[in-house]
Amino acid sequence: MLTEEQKQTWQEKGYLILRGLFSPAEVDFYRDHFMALNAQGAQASRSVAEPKPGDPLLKYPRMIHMHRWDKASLDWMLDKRIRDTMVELVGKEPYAVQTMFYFKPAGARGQALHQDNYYLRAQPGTCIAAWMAVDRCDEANGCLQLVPGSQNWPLLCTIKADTRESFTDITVPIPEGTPVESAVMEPGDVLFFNGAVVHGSLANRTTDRFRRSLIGHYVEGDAQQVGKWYHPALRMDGTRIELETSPDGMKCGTWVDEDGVERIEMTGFEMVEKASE
Ligand SMILES: O=C(O)CCC(=O)C(=O)O
Repeated sequence: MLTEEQKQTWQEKGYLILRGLFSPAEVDFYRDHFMALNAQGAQASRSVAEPKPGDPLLKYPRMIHMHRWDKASLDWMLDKRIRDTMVELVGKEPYAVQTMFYFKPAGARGQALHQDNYYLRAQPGTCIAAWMAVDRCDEANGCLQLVPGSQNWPLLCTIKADTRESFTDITVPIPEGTPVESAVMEPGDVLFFNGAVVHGSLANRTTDRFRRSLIGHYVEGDAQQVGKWYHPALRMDGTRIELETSPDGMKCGTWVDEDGVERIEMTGFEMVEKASE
């Protein structure tokens, strides 16, 4: 059961960390499981923007949609603790659409600021992420960075990212001085965040620490459409639910300065080219 304070944090910031939702033994299991899958060369996304020779992400590429072939990932994605939390947060049953595992070894680049629903295209409504820390994560090894309150922003038009810092090549701009919070987390903590929340992660500047995370993406249960890469959607009992495919193009917002106040104007239009995030 969430406390009133936790619900209020979700409402105000668009995200919430639940401490110790998974036990140390469970986290150990997932860490060893995904390290073994990586060592076996299991299917992973090789899409890394402008890699240099020796880029640590080439050895540890992130895995995407593992729940389609790995039972441990499927079980985690459908876990009752994650389901119950989301039902309490949004008041609706979610549908599960994606899993990801990030290894983020020492020296790896981060991921530039973005909004998940740019990729997932859940509508009406939005998507929700459950992001479990597998290692301690902090600013040194590249924890997540989030913009509190951005759950109320529309989708922003993207611009080119700095690929010296980010392994993805697009980002969204935020006005200078916008507060950005670091999600410092311990293994087993789970961060839930709304699909419009602007977030990304810093590079792993350590020489000896991973920053691994297991991630599930969900859509709100009254969504009728989701992007083409996210089918089939699953109910939290594992059965399939047929959703329509959302259009590839969308309206997006750009910042305009109105008498010193920045506001978003919906004058842009963008096609999603990326396969999946
Ligand atoms: O873990 C990261 O570094 C970024 C993850 C992310 O952006 C996401 O889960 O949507």
